[in-house]
Amino acid sequence: MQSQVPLYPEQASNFAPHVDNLMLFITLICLFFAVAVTVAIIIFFFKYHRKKPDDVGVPIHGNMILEAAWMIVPLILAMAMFGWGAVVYVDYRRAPQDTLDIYVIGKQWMWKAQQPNGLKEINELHVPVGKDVRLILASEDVIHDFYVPAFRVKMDVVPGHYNTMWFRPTKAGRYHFFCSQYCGTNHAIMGGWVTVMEPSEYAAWLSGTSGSGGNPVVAGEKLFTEKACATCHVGAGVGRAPSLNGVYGAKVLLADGSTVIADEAYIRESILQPNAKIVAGYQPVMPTFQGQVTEEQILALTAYIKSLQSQPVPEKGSGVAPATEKK
Ligand SMILES: [Cu+2]
Repeated sequence: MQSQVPLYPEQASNFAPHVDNLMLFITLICLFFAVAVTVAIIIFFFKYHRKKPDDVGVPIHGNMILEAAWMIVPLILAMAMFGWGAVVYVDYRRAPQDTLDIYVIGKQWMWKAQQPNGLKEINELHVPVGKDVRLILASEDVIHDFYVPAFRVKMDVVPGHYNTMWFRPTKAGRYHFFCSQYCGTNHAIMGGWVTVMEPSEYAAWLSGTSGSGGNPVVAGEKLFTEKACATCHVGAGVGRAPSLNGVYGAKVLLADGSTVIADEAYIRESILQPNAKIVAGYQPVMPTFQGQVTEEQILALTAYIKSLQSQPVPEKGSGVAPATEKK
């Protein structure tokens, strides 16, 4: 039933009305001045053109009020656009507390999403309506860009780095998402659909299909053992490397005296470039895992490290059961 191309995509997130209103404001101002200047050109063309070969123009030596007006009025209008734009943008870049975190990985030429319970989706993303959703974006290869027109949000997905974006879906439905950064031959087909569901439906969907995904905490723990992380990262800080119990979200003191919050980006960096930030009191002995773990495996390791949060007493070795595991 594709009748006509709509002027705007549907407004389906908290940002959509703000972005549209701002866009309308800027467009109307531009339109007003474009029309005013064009009309003035046409009127002046007829009114002031040279009527006799010996016509000489009237000498004008300036007009303070006019000159002040054409500086001050555009300044006010431009600052209004800037101020309004900044408010919307800052809101967009600062995710609220207590978001539903979903990992999204771009690769030539598909999108993989991973729900908090480990459920994986390809070119699909399911989210509940009315909940603040934060996407943590990573790329396996080149720069992509995650763009949901109906939500008026987009964010570059850059290799070697996590980017985040957030939104609150306001309307149940299916909305197209795209890769909006040219990324190679099949860039044009690199897209999919966001399905916004009622929270109860979303919960049912999550639990109904969770068997296929595999728990990331379990996968991460397995990797942690396989990659022999556990030989150095033993509990209670008695190993060659810092204990990871409770490290996620904590402030870490580094060898150079500075501190860093152990978030996803820090954990990722510590896996790939272990020498970038050395924890105070330890030697830079950890080998890099660059090229040995995929972005998905890093997510699993991060999920496992996060799960160590709730471990009451650090146990020696890797035999710690993830607290959040449930089947
Ligand atoms: Cu792409």
